[in-house]
Amino acid sequence: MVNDLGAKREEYFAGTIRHVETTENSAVFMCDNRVGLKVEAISNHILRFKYTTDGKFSRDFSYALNPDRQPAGVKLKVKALPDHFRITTKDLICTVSNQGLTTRILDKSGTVLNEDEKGFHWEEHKKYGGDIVKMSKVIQPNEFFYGLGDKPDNMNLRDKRFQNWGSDTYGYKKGTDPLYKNINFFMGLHRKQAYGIFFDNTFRTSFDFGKERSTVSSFWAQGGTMEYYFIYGPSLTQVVEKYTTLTGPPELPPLWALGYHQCKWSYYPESVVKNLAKGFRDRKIPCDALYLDIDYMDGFRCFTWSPTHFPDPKRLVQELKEDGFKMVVIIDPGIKVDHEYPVYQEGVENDYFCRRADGPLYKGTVWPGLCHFPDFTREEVRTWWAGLFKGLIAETGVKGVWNDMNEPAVFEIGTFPNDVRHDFDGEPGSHRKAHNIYGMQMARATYHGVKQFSYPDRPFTITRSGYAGVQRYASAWTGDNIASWDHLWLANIQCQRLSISGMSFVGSDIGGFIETPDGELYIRWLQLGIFHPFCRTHSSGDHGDQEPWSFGEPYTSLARKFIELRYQLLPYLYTTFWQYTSRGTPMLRPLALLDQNDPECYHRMAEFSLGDNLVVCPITQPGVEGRIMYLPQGHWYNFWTDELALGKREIWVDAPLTKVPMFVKAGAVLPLYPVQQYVGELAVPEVTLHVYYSQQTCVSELYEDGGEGYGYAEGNFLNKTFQTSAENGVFTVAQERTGAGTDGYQNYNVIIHGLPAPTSSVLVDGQEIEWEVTADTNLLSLKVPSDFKTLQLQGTATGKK
Ligand code: MIG
Repeated sequence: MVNDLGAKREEYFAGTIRHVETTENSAVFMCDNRVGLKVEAISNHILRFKYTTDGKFSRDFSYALNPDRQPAGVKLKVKALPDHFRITTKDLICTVSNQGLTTRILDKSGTVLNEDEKGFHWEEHKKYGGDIVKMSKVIQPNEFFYGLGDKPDNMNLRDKRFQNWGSDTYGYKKGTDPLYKNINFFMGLHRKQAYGIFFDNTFRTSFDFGKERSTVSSFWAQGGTMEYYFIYGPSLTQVVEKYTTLTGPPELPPLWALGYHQCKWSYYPESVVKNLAKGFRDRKIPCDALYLDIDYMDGFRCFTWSPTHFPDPKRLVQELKEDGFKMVVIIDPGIKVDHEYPVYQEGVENDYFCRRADGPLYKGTVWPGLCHFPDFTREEVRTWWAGLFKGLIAETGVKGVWNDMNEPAVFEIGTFPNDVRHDFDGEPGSHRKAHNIYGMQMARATYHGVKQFSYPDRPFTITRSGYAGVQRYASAWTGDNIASWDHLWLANIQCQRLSISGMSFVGSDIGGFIETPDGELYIRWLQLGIFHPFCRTHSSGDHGDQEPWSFGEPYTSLARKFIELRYQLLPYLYTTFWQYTSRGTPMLRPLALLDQNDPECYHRMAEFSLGDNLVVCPITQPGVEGRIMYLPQGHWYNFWTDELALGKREIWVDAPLTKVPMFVKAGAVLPLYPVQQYVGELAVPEVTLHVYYSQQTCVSELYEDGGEGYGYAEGNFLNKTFQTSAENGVFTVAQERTGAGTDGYQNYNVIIHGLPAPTSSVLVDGQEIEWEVTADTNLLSLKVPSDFKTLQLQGTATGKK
């Protein structure tokens, strides 16, 4: 084989195990040729594999791992057998061969989950030194692969090859690789069992899922250590949860961050921003956040304001606040070389900027012209950077910060030259090693600054680049997409993929960044975007307007309708977000996560669920009145018509431009708010529980807290579960509540959908109460005290659903 440099490849392998050392939760195998493997049980389901080629293991250090995670205190047993060692945890078996250190991982019943092909091997990096570390695995029969962050490609990664090297990819296409984010995490699914692999290596990494050889998957990096985590499911959802917990879920965002956001490159001057705000309120189109792109600054100098365009930002922010708008501003990494500019001066005086290998400060051209770039891989620099947000956040009242260009992007040459130095928190290295975590470390510093100065409010941040674990610090968007139907399709895949890669708080530029959508494309995009945790229209601004009313009627009314639906869904979205922060559960779930026993779900990519109870399938073609989609197992109500559909089959769904295919799980309790123009417009929004009748028992959750601040940490939250069931002619909704918070409202409005027979009486905690049935819709509605324990409908639960 021939390598990148055109030279003959010399690959090296482990020799024969000569020495074994064990601790309570780890085992080290050292070979005669100084190649070693350390296997460590992180939990009963997670094993870490770390290799060395020279007898010494590199320091244990990771930007990805959640610093707050608790040691699981697991035990591992090691047994020597004739030609291999056998390691066991409570749930896993791992064998390590005496010859070549190849491993095999099995579940307790002996089913192979994952096995090495050549296993660990390496090549010397002739140009830069160090090792190109490699791992190869056997592809199991019918194996599907998922994950890897923002890849704009089919959901199943099988037969493809990808790399991670964060890149500014303006106008990318299906198949462009790499993009902005570096998430070295993927999952394999075979024999109905799933596992995940997280390759914790910050150098340029590559992943091959059977492209080079159809039965072999492999991953490798241009330097550093072969160090990866094997994560057992057995369900895909469990793998994602465990990976997300390992690398750390985010905190709950302020509720307003789940509202609708409006952005453009650029809204300025001040009068344009005020007019934009008025545009929303006049037309009664809900909106919570307005964004300022780079032109708000004075000559693109970060942490400054253009004195002509924004003479009094504090007043502007205050005026917008009175109207319910929160301001988010962009901050790039490049600091303009300008001796009169305080941020530049401080950076130079304190030596905060990155240097070239031979000493001089690195200079790269971005928007402000020549710039220096903070070395965010130093604690001291991150602390300084965080402090810079005092003015924007504490003094001016800005509520959120948007980090762009942090791949890092540099004009003409793409990114920093390889020789640029980074501290890497005490283990200095070149840009080859730090490139893929630069953006994440910037987002980290930004997050800490915004959090510090927002307190007691919650911070909001968004980033374009990131490494595994970046979700702890920021939400993210998918970068510079195009106003095309292909890109609407891509946005759907990318957001689902990010979500199952630990990053749920994601969205795309609704309508497309480059070029202009027509009204139809804009509405179809919005019909997807309102189901994405991050929901923002953004455009490059060098073409027509892209506000919800820019396309005239009927599009303005349709935009209003779907943004209103987003605001109604807020309690459901927030609960789904809480599931993500507390359990690591992805908010957007591809069908493979909904039914791992149904192979038809494995390759589906248009349909997805948001949370436990909604399945959505966007329309991604012009001029259509509906589409065919696959519904996963179970019974589902069409959200628009209440028609009941049976899953595990393809169905046709009517969806003229006034509708998006959207289904509610039978048995679900879907909490909705009334429409608000912004979060907090109504001091106490009433909750309407939409209950969807089912014969089967179903549990739904509703998590509530102040939506702002940290009261929840002191117990000021309510976590409610609603269990629906039908028995002996009685349909019951049972509520359980935990947490010391209060609802703020006295009653729920309850609307029951799909009742199969007329109700004779309704009991709340044993007492008969009044109710109503609307003749044409057959919806039963009533008000019940919000602390009810049981709601029983008698005479209704007869039909088979
Ligand atoms: O070189 O700040 O992806 O969202 O509007 C372009 C201007 C820089 C790229 C971002 C885009 C943003 C734009 N930025």
